Amino acid sequence: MTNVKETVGRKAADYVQSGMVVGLGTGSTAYWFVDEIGRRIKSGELTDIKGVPTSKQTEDQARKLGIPLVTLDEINQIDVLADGADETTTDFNGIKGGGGALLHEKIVAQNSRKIIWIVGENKVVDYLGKFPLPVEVIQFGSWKLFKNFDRAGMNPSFRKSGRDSLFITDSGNYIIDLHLDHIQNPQQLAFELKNMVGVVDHGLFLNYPDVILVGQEDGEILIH
Ligand code: ABF
Repeated sequence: MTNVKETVGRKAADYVQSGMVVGLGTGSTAYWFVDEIGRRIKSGELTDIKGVPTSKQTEDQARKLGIPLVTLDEINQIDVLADGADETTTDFNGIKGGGGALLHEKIVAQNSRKIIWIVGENKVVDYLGKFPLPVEVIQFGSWKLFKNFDRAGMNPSFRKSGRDSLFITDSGNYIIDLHLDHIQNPQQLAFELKNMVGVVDHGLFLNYPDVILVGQEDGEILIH
């Protein structure tokens, strides 16, 4: 039984050449991409790599692997970013943020020349929304936002960490997940969310990736 996440994660490293600035994604599939970059640096296949992590979790993994890291502000642009997704359509729209890193992921993505999403086939959907849409909100006034979402019928829930406490993002914000089931007009929803005071950003990544690598159970990898 192949580990689909590992196969597709390691495959994404083929897009990385020596001398590149590499965006290091977050999540259980991106974990294998980061591991492969570390392995190829250790083996000498890759040299002069600078990594930009999309979360503290990935930063910790990269440091343990000895991947040289830089901050976004130290470089002009990222050459290649590989990251996971919670849902993706084959017309290059997706939902991210199930791991709570959507804001840094989106900032890194917006500064990347080439974006590769690495997913298992279970993530490929016909329409977005089955996966709850993460919305990152500042803590001040978040309960009011929650009630507005609730009144609008968006089935909100605060992201928890553990039994009682609320999840806090790397930027110190909360996440409200919207259980929408079927997002009819993702562009419109993205526009509306971004215009709500207190909303920092959301997990709709529309027309982001340049390449989607879909790992199959038979070990094959589909490229979109
Ligand atoms: C990350 O990938 C997050 O945005 C998303 O939650 C996560 C999900 O992917 P995986 O199944 O690989 O953990 O980028």
